[in-house]
Amino acid sequence: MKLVFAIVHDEDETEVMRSLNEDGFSVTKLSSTGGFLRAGNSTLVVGVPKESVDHVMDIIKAKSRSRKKLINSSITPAVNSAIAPGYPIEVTVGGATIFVVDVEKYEKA
Ligand code: 2BA
Repeated sequence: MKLVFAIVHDEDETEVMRSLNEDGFSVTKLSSTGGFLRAGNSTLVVGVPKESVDHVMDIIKAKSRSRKKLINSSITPAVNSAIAPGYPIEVTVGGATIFVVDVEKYEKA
């Protein structure tokens, strides 16, 4: 058993969840916030047999788009240290950021 954590853009979350559900996977959505942009995103948690991990990852990747965001460098201290405050910079957000971890024990009580 594996646990897939997928951080996806809020605008992709509905479609990713719908596709996972259609293929029979249960999903839990956690509302989350990116530490860099401080913008809302969604963390999807999917518990699956290890043989299904690639299938789940394929669905998530197929339904997640990458996007360009222009931000003001004064938003984050990390950027401020390198560039003068107020300078606009472009970052590419996503598609999805996916982590897969082992599950030691799984039961539904
Ligand atoms: P944020 O932390 O808000 O990051 C949004 C985007 O900003 C990132 O897109 C990346 O392109 C850029 N970025 C992040 N940190 C940066 C830095 N220190 N310097 C320059 N640019 C930086 P993604 O990489 O696609 O990440 C999208 C979201 O996924 C992140 O939102 C965060 O919520 C999550 N994430 C990404 N990598 C992660 C990791 N290793 N661990 C935990 N969460 C992660």
